[in-house]
Amino acid sequence: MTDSKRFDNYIAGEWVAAPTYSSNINPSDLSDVIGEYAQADANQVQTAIDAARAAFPAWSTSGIQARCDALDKVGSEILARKEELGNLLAREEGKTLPEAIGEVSRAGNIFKFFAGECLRLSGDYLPSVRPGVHVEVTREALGVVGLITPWNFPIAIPAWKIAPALAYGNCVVFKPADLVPGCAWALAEIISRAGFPAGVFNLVMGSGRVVGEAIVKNPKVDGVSFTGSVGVGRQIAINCVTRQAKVQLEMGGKNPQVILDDADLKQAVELAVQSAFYSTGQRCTASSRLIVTAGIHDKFVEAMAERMRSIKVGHALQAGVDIGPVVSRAQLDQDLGYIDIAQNEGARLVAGGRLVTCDTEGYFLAPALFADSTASMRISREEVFGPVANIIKVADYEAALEMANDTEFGLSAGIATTSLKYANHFKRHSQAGMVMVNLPTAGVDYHVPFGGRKGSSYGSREQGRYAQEFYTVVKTSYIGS
Ligand code: UN1
Repeated sequence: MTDSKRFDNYIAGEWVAAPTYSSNINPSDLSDVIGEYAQADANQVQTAIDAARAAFPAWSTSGIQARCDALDKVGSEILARKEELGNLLAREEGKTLPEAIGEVSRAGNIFKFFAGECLRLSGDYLPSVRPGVHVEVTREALGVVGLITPWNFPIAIPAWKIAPALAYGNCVVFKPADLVPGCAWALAEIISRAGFPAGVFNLVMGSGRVVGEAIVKNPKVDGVSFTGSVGVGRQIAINCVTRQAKVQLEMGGKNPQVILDDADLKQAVELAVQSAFYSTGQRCTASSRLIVTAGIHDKFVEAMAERMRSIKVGHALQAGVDIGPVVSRAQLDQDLGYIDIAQNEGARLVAGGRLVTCDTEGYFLAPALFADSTASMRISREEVFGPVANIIKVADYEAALEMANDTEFGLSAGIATTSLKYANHFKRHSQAGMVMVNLPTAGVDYHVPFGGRKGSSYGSREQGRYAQEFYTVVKTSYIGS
């Protein structure tokens, strides 16, 4: 299985060897090395940024048909190769094959959506308050953008940053997460053959400490879009703001899933299991706080425990597996640490929380569900980023809403109810960027805005046509006669 192939960085239209390489390991089978991936140094990052800068004047004023065609070509190839790319994704990140193929399809569709957006860029044309003068409001490309992506969506998140960046005429320096360079490299290889001029798109794999920092601090980078941890995000914001670069951050979540007495119990259990544990709970949109009203609480706890007995944890590529491994040793240690903390704080473990043994050596963890937890416990307040959720019992809808909003985060929030009154009230009063009614908190569409409030996000929205807010700058022109 071991493949010692080396995968280089892509800079100024060339594949470039790096000073060092790092092994990409399969979390479902630690003996499976996917390949050796380049680790750029600061000089290589500088070369990539210079190449992007040099390509910007021509690319930012290039024809929209050429941009549309190139993005469409990328999207078509991703979709045509979704099984193969899904296999690579499941192998390097550990989500199951169906989840991985779904993510690859999403990436392909994102490129196709933004291919269309190239043709839909519009502005305003207004009369001036001065007679004989008119005003135009148009959008232009931001410039060179640094795109820094996390390990949990190895192709969809790169797609939803790279596609709008290129569509609106920006040049890209892309740094994928160190744990998942495989999909990033495969995506870069597709982009390298799609017809973009040299320097328009650059891939610099490597560590956040070296590559991420070199991008964020470089005065030639006009904007940084980052998805990842709160700690790193805040550091990036500080660096960008001090040099007046644009910044867009998508960070943590502690997403509530409210379940009311009048909910359909079976549906509530399915959506809670899906939101909390699928993709191994490694989604910033995962719901980790299940807030349940008193009348349905005991039935819900029992039904969840029962449902969780049928969840199969195992090798991500094995048919019939529901939940793949945790992505890395460090993440597994964090998950197990929170399981200990929750127990020590007095929460009651009703299912899972133990390591699972499989035929291969990997980071397999049975999803953990806690009951009898309170709002002040650390598992109710801090993001675990693993298959760990806790149930909090509340008296009624009003208490549930208050509890749902009692968090420093605000990405996604869900409610399970058959009451139109409560669904509407929750939609209006939830302090989250995305609200889900009788749907899981995770699993979003690719053509509408994505983002949160409070500590979860900073800057303008990603995805859909709202993405242009970050990737363009507005120009107001006055035309006299
Ligand atoms: C989804 O729930 O479909 O890192 C997407 C994350 C999010 C993406 C979630 N930025 O988990």
